[in-house]
Amino acid sequence: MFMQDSITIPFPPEDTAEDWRSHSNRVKNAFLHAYHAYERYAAPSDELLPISRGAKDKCLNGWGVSAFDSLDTMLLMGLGAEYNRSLTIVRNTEFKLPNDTVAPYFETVIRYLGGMLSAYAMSNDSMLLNKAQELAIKLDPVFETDSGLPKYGVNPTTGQTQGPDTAILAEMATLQLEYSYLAKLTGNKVDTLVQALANADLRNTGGMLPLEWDLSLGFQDQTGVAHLSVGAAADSAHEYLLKQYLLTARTDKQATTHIISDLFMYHPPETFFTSRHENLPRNPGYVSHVLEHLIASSEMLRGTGIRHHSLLKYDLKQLHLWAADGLAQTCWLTYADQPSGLGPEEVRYGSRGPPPGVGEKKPVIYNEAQRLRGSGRGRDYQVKKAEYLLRPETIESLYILWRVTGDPKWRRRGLKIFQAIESQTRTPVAYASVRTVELSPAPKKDDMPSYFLAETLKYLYLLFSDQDLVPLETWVFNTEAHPFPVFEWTPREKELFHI
Ligand code: DMJ
Repeated sequence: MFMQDSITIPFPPEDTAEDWRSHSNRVKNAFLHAYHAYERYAAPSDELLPISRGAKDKCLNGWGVSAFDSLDTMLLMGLGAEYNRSLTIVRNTEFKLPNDTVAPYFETVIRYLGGMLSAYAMSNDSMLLNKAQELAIKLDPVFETDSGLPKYGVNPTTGQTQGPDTAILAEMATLQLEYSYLAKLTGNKVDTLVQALANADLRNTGGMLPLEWDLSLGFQDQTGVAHLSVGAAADSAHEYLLKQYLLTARTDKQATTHIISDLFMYHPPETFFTSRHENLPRNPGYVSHVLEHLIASSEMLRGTGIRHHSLLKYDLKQLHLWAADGLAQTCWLTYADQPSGLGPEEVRYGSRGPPPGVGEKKPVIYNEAQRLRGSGRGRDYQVKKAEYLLRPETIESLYILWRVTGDPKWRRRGLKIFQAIESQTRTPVAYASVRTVELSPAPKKDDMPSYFLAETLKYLYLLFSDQDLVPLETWVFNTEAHPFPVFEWTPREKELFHI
């Protein structure tokens, strides 16, 4: 027996503008609750331990990543006092590390560099631009490889780089937005990535960027084995292929092919789901049927130039909207299905059963016996990793769909998720990740990643706000939700930077 075969979500018929203003204020208060605790117990260390009231130091360089990551959220929320205090942390940071440690390049770019550049775009404070440049110069040795693709990390004091000879796609290819915007501001082009990607032989991957890249040779499909995915290790690289195009006023063209045609399981026009697809020697074309929380960003579908021949018969704009709608619906259901109202880190879909549809499917909440059995009637998937790490991707998709379609259902779903965050993750001190979304109350974990301040609360605030604070036509979010303004390259810059 189901605890409930389906539930009716008790939304008021129409929320008033006043209701939404009060929801956005509650998000602002949530941010203040979390950030004040970070300041009190952890700053200028990296992150707060929201249960033990301690500091997580040196997890991301130990320079105060929560402060850097929060800058533009504070500007958008109008939190002047907190912003000024976090600027002091930025101003005093020297970007140094002991000789035996390295700054992880990807995380340092998206959180530190992205945070400073976005706050600069909103404030015009030259201190932020100078600091961003200082950091970029210290990270520069990562590009000293034969292919020009960046190494995993670098010691910013000695310039010594570290990392395997094979790079992971997301970690080496999520930098174009930050570096293009920095180049636009300073006139210094430092990004060798685009050329290295362009040199890759992608004939056997259908034009799609694979997961692993050789740092000497770039990608050459010598073994015939290529892993293709839009999940962890690849997600933000695909996101940036599209966003680079959007950031540069649609002049810097790169195609994201095959994501819809190969990684979405779909039966037009009714159903589909996302999955990881791997070409393995003994099992070519293997599809893992795993949907990761990290995949849930439908931003990557917005206005892209997908050109796969099997899709040509469809109106591409409609196709992308349909896919984004279905993906967001699927991801939202993984939240609504749980007793906690929060979404799990990973779920696995059956390979034979019906795929989750894009229609108005109702949530199915299991009782304890069904949960322990791991399956039951009415759901198309099993929870594979049950934790919720305060991640933003589903909320980000709801926000983008709200802005693109104006359909209030996306906003209401975001509100349900915010209510779940408030009831399940709030601690007397701040907010905490949870160990399993399948129990309510959900057992908590002593962890509050900086992206909760940078992304999760920012997207909720923007979703509920009655003003369009970050118009999507003129701003592009980096993968850590730091918005950069859209710009055009001048003919001189194109010549200088070989664009
Ligand atoms: C963030 O740091 C970024 O969104 C990144 O691209 C992926 N992981 C986290 C959020 O889940």
